[in-house]
Amino acid sequence: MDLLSINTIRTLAIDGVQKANSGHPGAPMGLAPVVYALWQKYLRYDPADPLWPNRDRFVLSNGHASMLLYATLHLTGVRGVDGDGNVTPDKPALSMDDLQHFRQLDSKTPGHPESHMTAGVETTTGPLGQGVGNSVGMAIASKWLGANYNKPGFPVFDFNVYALCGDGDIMEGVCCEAASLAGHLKLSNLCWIYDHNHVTLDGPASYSFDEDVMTKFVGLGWNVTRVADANDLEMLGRAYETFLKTDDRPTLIVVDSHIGYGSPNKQDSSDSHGEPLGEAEVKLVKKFYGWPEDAKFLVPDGVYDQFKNGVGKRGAEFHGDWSKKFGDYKKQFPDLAEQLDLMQHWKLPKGWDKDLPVFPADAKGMATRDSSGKTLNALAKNIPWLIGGSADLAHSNKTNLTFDGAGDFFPDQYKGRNLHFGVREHAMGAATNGMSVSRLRAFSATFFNFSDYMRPSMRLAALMETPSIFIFTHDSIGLGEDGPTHQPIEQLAALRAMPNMIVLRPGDANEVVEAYKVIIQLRHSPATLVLTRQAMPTYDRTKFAPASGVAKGAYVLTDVEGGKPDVILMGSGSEVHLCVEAFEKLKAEGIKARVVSMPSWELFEQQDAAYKESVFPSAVTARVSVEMASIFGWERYVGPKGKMIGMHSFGASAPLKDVLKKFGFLTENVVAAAKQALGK
Ligand SMILES: Cc1ncc(C[n+]2csc(CCOP(=O)(O)OP(=O)(O)O)c2C)c(N)n1
Ligand SMILES: [Mg+2]
Repeated sequence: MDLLSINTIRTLAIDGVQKANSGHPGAPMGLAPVVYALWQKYLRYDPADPLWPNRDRFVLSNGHASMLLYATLHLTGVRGVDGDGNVTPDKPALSMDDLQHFRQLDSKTPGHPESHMTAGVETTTGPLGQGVGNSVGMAIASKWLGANYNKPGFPVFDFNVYALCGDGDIMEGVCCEAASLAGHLKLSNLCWIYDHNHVTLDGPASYSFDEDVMTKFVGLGWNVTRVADANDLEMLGRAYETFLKTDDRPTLIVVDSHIGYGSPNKQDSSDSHGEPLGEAEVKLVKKFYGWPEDAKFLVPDGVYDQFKNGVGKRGAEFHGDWSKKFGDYKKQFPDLAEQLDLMQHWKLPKGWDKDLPVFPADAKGMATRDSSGKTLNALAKNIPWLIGGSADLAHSNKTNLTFDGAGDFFPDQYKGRNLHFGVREHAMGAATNGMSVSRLRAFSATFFNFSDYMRPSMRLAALMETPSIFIFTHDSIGLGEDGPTHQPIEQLAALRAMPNMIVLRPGDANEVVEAYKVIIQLRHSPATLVLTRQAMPTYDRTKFAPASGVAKGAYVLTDVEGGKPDVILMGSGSEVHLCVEAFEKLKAEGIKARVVSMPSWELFEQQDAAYKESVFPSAVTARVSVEMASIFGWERYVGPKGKMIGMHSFGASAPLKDVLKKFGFLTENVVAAAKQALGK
């Protein structure tokens, strides 16, 4: 029955790929026993509730093997989840029909697993290395939740995280960063299973890869074990048990497998990696499996029951025991239970916005990184599950949580709120997403220029609709002396081009507070917060419009009396202040201007046409944008008659004043551009 079930997974994957005429059959054929052995006997997972908070997580980091996951979700009978996040007991996550629509438009079985599309898919994978990176964040979440919410006799959180990965994952840099972080943190609840099959996309893995993976992982602080034959269920079981017994380190299980197992002409060859086997070969494979050669999408009698009586029964028992205990926990610790309930639904605790700072008007002002640090601390005090850290720049990013009891998250000290990612930006991004899909409000931080090191993970956060918070400081050439290697130019434009990423570059301390209010209430979008190193004035909000305008993305900060300007000056962040100074000068010369503070294009684009028109009246075509970044994109707001003051090259290493002068970020230039736009 074991073999029959394994071969059902294999043939469903083969048939799905064949029918779609697209996909990756080889890895599922090789790995079906590995997944079967894990799910049937070890994974604590209740198919009736794919949202059970203490379920073990299974991550398919080699996302190209998606049919392996889809077939498994189908055969184990995992239930669906509706748009409101509720489990649908009468609807499966994936029906047979879904399997038959693999890779088709709007199907729940896209080419690579997408967690927002398919219940039971824990995280979106496909870009190699990201899944294993996410798994580290999930393991961190499990440890943190356990340390903060477990009580004697109530192990509410102790879930394990399993990630299946291939040669491609192991080769990726992000994987090494993530493994290094996991080893350092001694995440004993983390198990990676490495599909050691000697084949990658282009051919034999030996073309490009011959490192000693086992020794590498030992060096990274992992427990390493090996299974010499992916078809050996007993040895696989022993390896999983070794993982479960290891309580001081993460575990890597190296499994020697055969890609395209059972295919007479394609086994052990990259020919089985990324294209359908072909009808003729499919028949030969099925013959090898002892399968009816012409059967398609066959689930033989007894196979559904096999899963039901295996993972299904075990999972239901674990879940049942947990729920019973959680019932008592709720009575004894109602406050903690309520927090967990809020957390699971992406909700915020009552009073989440109490004691947020209000910054008094101040001409000298402060850097937005400083107002950010104060705001983040106030929020984190109110929201116990807001946690995060920096890639070794916490002092510069001002992201340390310094209030009483915040603490550090260190190896074997998993209660703390301050994570130390080390200089591992890419793994930080991936781990932040892993924490985020585990329902923590997770933030990361580094210099804005190094968002490039995190972009693949940020993109996945946006794609999978998870509200990770990416904090960046040192946001422009305004950082000064560190020079062009550290001065971002095109990063703002690049992130603004990313769908579903909310980018915010607030223009003074109180805009920072409002930006955080927006960010913390996001449930399906990640946010990028872009902050300065250098000080900027804090506006007197009795004279200027309230900072709450941030929520609309752009708002009229100050205007000519009567509200009928001849020219509009717009900018974000530290350049809003240049617009304000220019406004005053123009006013003195009798020129009617308006200043629009524009911290977020994405939020502005969400507003209705009437609001947009009220900020940028179409009749006013004289417009000037000012931003210390690539001008790319500002055309949209300044229009064909407008002027853009921005960056057209890399920056320079010099004191701030000299940099501003060299690149023309001076009030007089804004005034001159306004006059030019007006044809004066
Ligand atoms: C970041 C990234 N680079 C490249 C690819 C394209 N790609 C998909 S699978 C693959 C080869 C992976 O080899 P391996 O992990 O050994 O998978 P196997 O062929 O053994 O299934 C490549 C290059 C990708 N998905 N992600
Ligand atoms: Mg491989």
